Amino acid sequence: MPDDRRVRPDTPRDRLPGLGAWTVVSPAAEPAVPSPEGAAGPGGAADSDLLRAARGLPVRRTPVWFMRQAGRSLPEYRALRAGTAMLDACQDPDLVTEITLQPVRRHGVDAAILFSDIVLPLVVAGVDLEIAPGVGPVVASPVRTVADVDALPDLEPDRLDFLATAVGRLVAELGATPLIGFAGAPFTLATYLIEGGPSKEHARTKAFMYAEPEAWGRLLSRLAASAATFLRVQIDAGASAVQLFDSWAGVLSAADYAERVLPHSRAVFDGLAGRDVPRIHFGVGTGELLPLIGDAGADVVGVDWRVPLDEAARRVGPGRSLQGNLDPAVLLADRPTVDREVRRVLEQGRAARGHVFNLGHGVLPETDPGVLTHVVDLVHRLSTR
Ligand code: 1CP
Repeated sequence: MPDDRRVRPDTPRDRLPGLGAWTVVSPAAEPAVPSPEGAAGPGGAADSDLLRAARGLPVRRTPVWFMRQAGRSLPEYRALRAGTAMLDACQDPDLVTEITLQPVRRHGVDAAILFSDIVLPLVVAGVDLEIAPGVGPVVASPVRTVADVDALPDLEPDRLDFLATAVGRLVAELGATPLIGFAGAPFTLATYLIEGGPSKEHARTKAFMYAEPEAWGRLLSRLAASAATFLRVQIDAGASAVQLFDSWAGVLSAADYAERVLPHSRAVFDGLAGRDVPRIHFGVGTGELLPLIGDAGADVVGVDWRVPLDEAARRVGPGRSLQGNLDPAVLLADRPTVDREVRRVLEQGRAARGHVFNLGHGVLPETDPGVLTHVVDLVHRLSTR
């Protein structure tokens, strides 16, 4: 495969192939070309601005990527996904590879995030779950009793070959652009299992947490083990960084989070021992939890739009970098507003040990992809050292 088909952060977008079209970038019959520098060498993914910012090292310019950048807002994603169920797409290495690369080609972001879903480890383990279009994950038999907890299947790593294949292809295609692997944190996964689907208050989840503390601990331990397995497969196949999404942890008090949730998130990171990749930990509405969240073992704490990054830096403390935190709704506003808010986030991010520019939560589906490309260019222009 010619070298100019590989995605590089410094390659002008108009020279990149296949923009908007589906090319199978790395067919199984044709071995992918390894990076000339090697992912770990100088100029490789390990030396990228994303990894440098995550470790608190000087950067050439502030790295930027967007949570939920794959899918959602991209017409080329919708075209590719037509006729394939979400969970089938996540288990097809060709589709995973192409969908993951689409936003990197289009926007020139500093990282790819694997196309997958936080519920995939549950599905692969055998939980009867589907992702209903326009709704989200729906569990056929929600976990409501202690017996339900004990009946949950374990995740066997040898069922994740499709994942290792997709990650291996992606890393070869991406060259110096890092791939971020991810998993759902035990608490957020427990909300889907117990509620049976998306929920606002997570009242059943909390009721189970209070009423059945031992079974709750067992449930979260098992989810931690499966998240660690899911992340290890991605790291061992070449992912350069990982993000643990605890999207809904912000519904908890700091005391409950510290006692009943944080030890299990820490167990996920402890399960990665010996694997030297930066760890990003993110949740929504976690202003009150920021002093605790890093303690789970994160190098980078993700912050939503509610707390300015300079204040977040104070709450998180000096030893960790920050990721965030432009309000995704700002991208629906006029251009001067977008530009002003991008500047503000960059300014406030200077207070952090290292700053990875991102949104405060995922890209909204109605976002104009052109605005995302503009934000990437603006962040790069304003932050070039
Ligand atoms: O950039 C990307 O989109 C990469 C892939 C990705 C990621 C990182 C998907 C694909 N899902 C996720 C993580 C995820 N999934 C989170 C954590 C991030 C966040 O808070 O947004 C959560 C909570 C989920 C659960 C989930 N899956 C929801 C949310 C439902 C709720 O509770 O409000 C939804 C809608 C899904 C389905 C899903 N996952 C991903 C896509 C592209 C979709 C839409 C499915 C489709 O296109 O039919």
